[in-house]
Amino acid sequence: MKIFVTGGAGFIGGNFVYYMLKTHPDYDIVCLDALTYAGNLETLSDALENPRFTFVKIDITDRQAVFSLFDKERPDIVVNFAAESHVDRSILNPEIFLKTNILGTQALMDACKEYGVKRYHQVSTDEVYGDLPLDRPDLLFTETTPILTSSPYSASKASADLLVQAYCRTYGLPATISRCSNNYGPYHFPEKLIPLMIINILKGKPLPVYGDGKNVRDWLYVEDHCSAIDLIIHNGSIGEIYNIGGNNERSNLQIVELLIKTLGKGEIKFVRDRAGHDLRYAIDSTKIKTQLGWVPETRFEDGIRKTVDWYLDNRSWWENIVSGEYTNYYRKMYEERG
Ligand code: NAD
Ligand code: TDX
Repeated sequence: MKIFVTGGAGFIGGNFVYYMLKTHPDYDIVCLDALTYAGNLETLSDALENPRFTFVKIDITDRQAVFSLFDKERPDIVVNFAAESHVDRSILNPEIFLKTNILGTQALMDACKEYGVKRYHQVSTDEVYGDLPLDRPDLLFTETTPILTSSPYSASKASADLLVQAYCRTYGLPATISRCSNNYGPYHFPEKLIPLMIINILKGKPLPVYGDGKNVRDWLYVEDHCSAIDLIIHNGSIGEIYNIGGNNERSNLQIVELLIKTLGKGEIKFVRDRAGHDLRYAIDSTKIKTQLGWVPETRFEDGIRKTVDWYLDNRSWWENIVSGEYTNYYRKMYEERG
């Protein structure tokens, strides 16, 4: 079995590469990644030692490059993590989000069609459902909640989801979609809430909380997201959408206060709110639990401890990002090899 993992030099894709190498010792994994600012080949340095793993620097919107790689490698399954993923960046510059997240998805699906790929899986997000009010804890997103996006990022992800459904129905593309809540864990890029706060605490910098900090996210340890996708690509039904959530709602303020407690220091600074800031995300994962038997394994307190420890033990990984040195890794690994 050969699996293409796009966006594998990013946070969740990188964790998925390791998860799949560990749980499927007979699979070959090919990672396709453009190494944008969010892609870090150092994340894959251990995988690169594995003969069952190959890395290819490719932009998923480059149709010709994508098609020729499919022609050469003939994958059985494609899992698409590659995306522009940061809401704040999408507010500053939406265009690249539309290009990568929508046209990139289309290029991959066209290649899957052409080369008869057995399963295309689209990694989507709970943000396609918009947000929920803070005072209605009884409300959760289900797979039938209408799409109602708030940011250019979530609009681009929702557009891609609709395109996947259209390819499935019109061309018979064997596709599935998953919509997950906020992930946390190792290799999380330092501009997202949890790694940013850990690193600012370690560097003695203020902790910037947007608005009043009351916005709520549903947090899931990244390995539990990986196990859910593994189940969907093997046992999920074609054409289906699966929600994946941690059943673990916390306000941003609660998260930051927990990190301050865990690390024993840190000073909050309230800053201007994010434009269009979604209030609350909360996922109902009943479908994947009952139909596919998915069980998230990591309790939030344990996951946060593991995550903090990982950032303490892997200082050079994030220091190279903060200093910009990580962008030289590809050159050192490949271009200077001769
Ligand atoms: P990330 O930003 O850490 O990684 C994205 C990766 O995609 C990077 O390695 C980047 O180089 C690569 N990439 C970007 N544009 C590309 C292109 N044109 N061609 C090839 N590669 C390209 O993102 P992440 O947090 O790991 O998210 C992965 C996926 O999961 C995304 O599709 C995101 O929408 C979705 N998701 C993320 C979360 C979360 O909490 N982080 C939650 C739900 C869903
Ligand atoms: O400095 C900060 N201060 C702050 O208060 C940052 C970076 C964030 N926040 C708030 C904004 C959000 O309410 O924390 C919350 C989480 O922010 P992000 O880490 O940017 O994540 P979010 O916007 O929730 O989106 C994430 O989850 C869903 C991922 O980045 C998306 O790719 C995924 O689809």
